[in-house]
Amino acid sequence: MQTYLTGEKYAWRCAPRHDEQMFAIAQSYNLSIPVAQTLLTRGYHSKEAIESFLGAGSLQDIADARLLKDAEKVVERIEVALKNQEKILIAGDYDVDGVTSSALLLTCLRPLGAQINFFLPHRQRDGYGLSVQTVERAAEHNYRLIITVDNGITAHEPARVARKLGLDLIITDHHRPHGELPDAYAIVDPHQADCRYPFKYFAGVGVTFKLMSLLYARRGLEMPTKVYELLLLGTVADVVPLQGENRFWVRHGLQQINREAESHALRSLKQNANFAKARISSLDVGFYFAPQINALGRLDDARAAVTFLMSENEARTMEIGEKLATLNRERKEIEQTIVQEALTLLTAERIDVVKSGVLVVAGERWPAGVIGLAASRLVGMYGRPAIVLHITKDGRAKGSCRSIPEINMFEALSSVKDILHSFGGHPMAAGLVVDVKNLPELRERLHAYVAERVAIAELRQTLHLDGELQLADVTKKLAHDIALLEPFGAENREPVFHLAQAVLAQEPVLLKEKHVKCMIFSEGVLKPAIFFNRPELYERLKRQGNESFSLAASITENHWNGRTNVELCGLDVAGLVTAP
Ligand SMILES: [Mn+2]
Repeated sequence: MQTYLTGEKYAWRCAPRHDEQMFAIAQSYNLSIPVAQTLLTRGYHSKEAIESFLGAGSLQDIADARLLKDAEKVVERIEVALKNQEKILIAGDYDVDGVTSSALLLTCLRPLGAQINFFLPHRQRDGYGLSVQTVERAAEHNYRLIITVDNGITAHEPARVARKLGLDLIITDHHRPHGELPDAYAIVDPHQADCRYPFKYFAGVGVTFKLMSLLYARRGLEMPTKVYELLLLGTVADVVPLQGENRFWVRHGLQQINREAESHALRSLKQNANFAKARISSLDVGFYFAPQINALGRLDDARAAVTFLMSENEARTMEIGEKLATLNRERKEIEQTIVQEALTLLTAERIDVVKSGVLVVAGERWPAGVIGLAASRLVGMYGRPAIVLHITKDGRAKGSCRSIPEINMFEALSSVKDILHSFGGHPMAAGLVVDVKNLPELRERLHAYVAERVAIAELRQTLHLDGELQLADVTKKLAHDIALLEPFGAENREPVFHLAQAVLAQEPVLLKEKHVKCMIFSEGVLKPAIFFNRPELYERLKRQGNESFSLAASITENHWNGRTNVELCGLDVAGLVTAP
């Protein structure tokens, strides 16, 4: 049975315990009990599932690229283009996935002598995806082959035009097709109904990588090592599930960047983030680097983004890196402003946030590049789906949606498609275009959609606890076993444990006005715990005295003064004494 607890910030969902299986797994694989429970909680029950997960360094998750529908046809067409020196155009996208995919194709095809160039649309001027205009201009400039990366699965009109102009269009994408497919020369997208590739959750850069790996394998060549760095950055930044084959390549990429001399791009990203750890983890990539690389999409010159990632010229890479640092700082400020203005708007419209199934807000001055991040912030604050829209001059609103696991945003938008101009995306993140006059109806119908599926009164941010913890478990062995579950990120979170019956051994300390440091005592063991960015807990915990409470925490290794200590990183507390 799952149990539920009400934490100070989150609704806790504590995993059930299956002692017999848990002990058997702990014993067979020599794992700490909390890690054995985590495996069970996450659905790894069978011997095969557990071994495949723990052995993510093995090749068994990697499927043959030829299983991707049209992959061989594409590789053969590229070989012809190489042989005949035909001009190839990469049609990418301005986000990290699109930029890393473009850089990956260039990195692989240039050394083989390709006559290749790339085009990235400008977020404001051109909008998302391959356009008819790009196809026409490519034809004017004598290109013979266009390869889309991270987009194209809905490019019906551009495909028609390409065919008319005698250009071969190859579409590579990882977004879900809507109904009919474009009439292109070839389409590689694992979400096609008749694609036999077993793993469906690649980022666009993953699809591009598989194609290039097939081309290189057929030539008997090793791929340039740079591709693993690009694959890592694109996969983590696009927030695709870090499961199956993605997990394998992310791990591989991390090993490589931690082992080899860093690229100019990585050095610049590290400098900007004041990153000083000896080893980069996938969480670090997501937390410190991805937001900076995302700022690439806001550079005036999108080509600079590709130059930065390819990092062939040190001075140029560092120069672009400095711009990224500034853009990232500005982005944080804009995001903050949008969230504040959004809340003011909701109040002005007399919308009760906690009774809304979905938050829908539109503004005229909110830049398209930041609304997705603002939507994520709103989801984080209120635990329900959010749509933030940017109103354009023609009376339309372009929006970004972010969702919660219980609500599939792609399906929710499909249910209201009669009032949308266009929409697309994934269950947790999607985009849409709608007439401003339809916004009230959109809000009403999506609210009804959510209300049918979840109890709105109970919507809060949820914290999933993987297992129970005793303080005596908090050892180097536990930290080591948790590392076996890495890399952490989307769909493979860092484990969070439930420590019941914790008592404070001394008064908490407030650090830098925002972090709270405690000494926790339980069953004869004493351990430090730190809560980052939770200053409100300080007064609450001070009042706790000798009363016991529950702690939700992850495990961290603290390197200090040449010693390594395994400590608790507190995420939330439950069962505090109520204020007098
Ligand atoms: Mn993508």
